[in-house]
Amino acid sequence: MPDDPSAPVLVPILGDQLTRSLASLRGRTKDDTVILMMEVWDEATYVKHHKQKIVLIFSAMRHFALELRDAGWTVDYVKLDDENNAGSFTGEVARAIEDHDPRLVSVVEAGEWRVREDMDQWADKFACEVEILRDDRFICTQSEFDEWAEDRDTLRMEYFYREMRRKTGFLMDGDKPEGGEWNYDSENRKPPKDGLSAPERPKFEPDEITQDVIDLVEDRFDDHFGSLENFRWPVTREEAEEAADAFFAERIECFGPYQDAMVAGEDDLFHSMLSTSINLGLLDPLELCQRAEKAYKDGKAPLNSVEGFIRQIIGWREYVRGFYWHQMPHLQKANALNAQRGLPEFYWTGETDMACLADCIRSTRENAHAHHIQRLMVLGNFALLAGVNPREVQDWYLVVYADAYEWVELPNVAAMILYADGGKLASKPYAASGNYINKMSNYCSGCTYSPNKKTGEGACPFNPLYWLFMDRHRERLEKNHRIGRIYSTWDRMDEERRQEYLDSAEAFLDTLEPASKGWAR
Ligand code: FAD
Ligand code: DLZ
Ligand code: SF4
Repeated sequence: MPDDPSAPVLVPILGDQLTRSLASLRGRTKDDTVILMMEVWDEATYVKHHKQKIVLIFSAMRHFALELRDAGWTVDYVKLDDENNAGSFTGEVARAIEDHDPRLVSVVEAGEWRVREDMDQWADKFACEVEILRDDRFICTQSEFDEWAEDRDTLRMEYFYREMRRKTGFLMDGDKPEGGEWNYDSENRKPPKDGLSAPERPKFEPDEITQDVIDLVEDRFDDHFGSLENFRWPVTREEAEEAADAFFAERIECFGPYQDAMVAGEDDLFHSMLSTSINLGLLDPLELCQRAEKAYKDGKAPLNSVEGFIRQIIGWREYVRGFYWHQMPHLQKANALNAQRGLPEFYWTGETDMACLADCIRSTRENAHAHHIQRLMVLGNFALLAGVNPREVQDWYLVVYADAYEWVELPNVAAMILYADGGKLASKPYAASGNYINKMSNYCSGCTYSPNKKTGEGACPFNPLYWLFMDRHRERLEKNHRIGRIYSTWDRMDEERRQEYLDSAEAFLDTLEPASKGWAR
């Protein structure tokens, strides 16, 4: 009965909107609101997500629904296995409109293009008013981002970030950045010293709700990637707060210096491990930045660590979201470097002699997580140098990480690691030889390849692949002031040496097995 003022308001809450202060809940009264939460087959299978990602989202949704009910809200919760589950958000909202006869559907905009396209049809589809509210858990509005991006050929995060620093006031000394610099990254590139290890983060044993979901996922998503054995992610706001407390008490101090370090078997190092909770809505990104700033002001963490952490959140996180909506839908198809190779099978199996890749893939399979520099400079660098097709790389990253949603995954993959946008986001491709990985990790000492050997048997594959990549894209990259100078090194090599590099790279690429079908979709 759409015009009946006593009819309820239907508030659909999606799996990554688990926030009590969500815009669609603010100002609502408990007795005239029906909250709708839906586990739907479409979302669980549009790619074959890592098993831990599905457990995380369903368990967090079920806990959130309980929390809302305990607080007196009416929640219509649809489980995946419920009889008559309509299978899609649109189908479930249609069913709920039939059941509850609301006067209004009030929903917060979806984070992903795919879902927002469907949501935009709801007003036409349903005989009921539909309002789609801005997701104000992000600090930068899309119009603000678009305005900033207008008339710029390149969209560098660094300048956007300064705007966000001014807007939020974090680490500002009047209109100047705290300490005189906007960015302290030059202090944040310490290689790992021998035996570097971080205090263990809190791990949360599955409770009954999580165990039920684990059983469901083992039963229904058995052919998806990843192991469930290590499922220890926070699934409630309290658990997420505990994880944040531990980060601010024990790890933020070293977060900056060792941000780019990699140590075999040390899967978290000093990273916050909070992205899953932030993206679900369990933690407020601004509150985390406030806590980081306080740690600095209280003398508990150095400026380079705190600035680095705040930049990841109000800089990179906000920036990639703005970039995503600014560049969609063509970002999904971008392939400026015309990369056509299939994703190698080892991305799924971890079976490779390259110790760095094997360790990052192991962590990915066991934890549904790898830290930033592993995603960028090992897994991403290899995909870039080997010329893997962006669509296959995008699918892989979207599948394998528990924190992956397209709005954050796609800019990082297509634009940051693959340069598929032709350089709008990154000023140069993040291409590196084995030297970089050797300097920033202890992987090479346990590898069958040698980073010091440049070509031929036993040479680290990153070495010849680097030169093959540079040679193949010379026309485009030679003009780039940040990377173009490398061609003088290439040109100084004699013809025979250059050919050895190219032959060595091609011989290695010939050994790669393309992924067998069916892992991602
Ligand atoms: P920390 O190192 O502790 O950083 C703190 C927070 O900053 C993170 O929790 C995250 O919210 C934010 N952040 C840091 N870097 C980025 C970034 N580049 N983009 C956006 N936010 C950032 N992050 C995701 O949340 N989901 C993804 O699907 C995702 N895909 C990625 C794919 C690639 C190829 C790369 C290079 C990075 C990707 N990232 C993604 C960013 C980053 O790797 C993860 O946010 C980070 O590893 C999460 O671990 P953490 O919470 O310990 O992060
Ligand atoms: C990722 C995901 C998965 C696997 N399943 C669901 C689900 O069944 N129900 C739900 O509400 N959300 C799920 N999500 C998260 C959604 O994909 C995410 O909220 C939107 O796509 C963001 O646009
Ligand atoms: Fe990776 Fe090369 Fe080092 Fe082996 S030698 S761990 S392949 S960088």
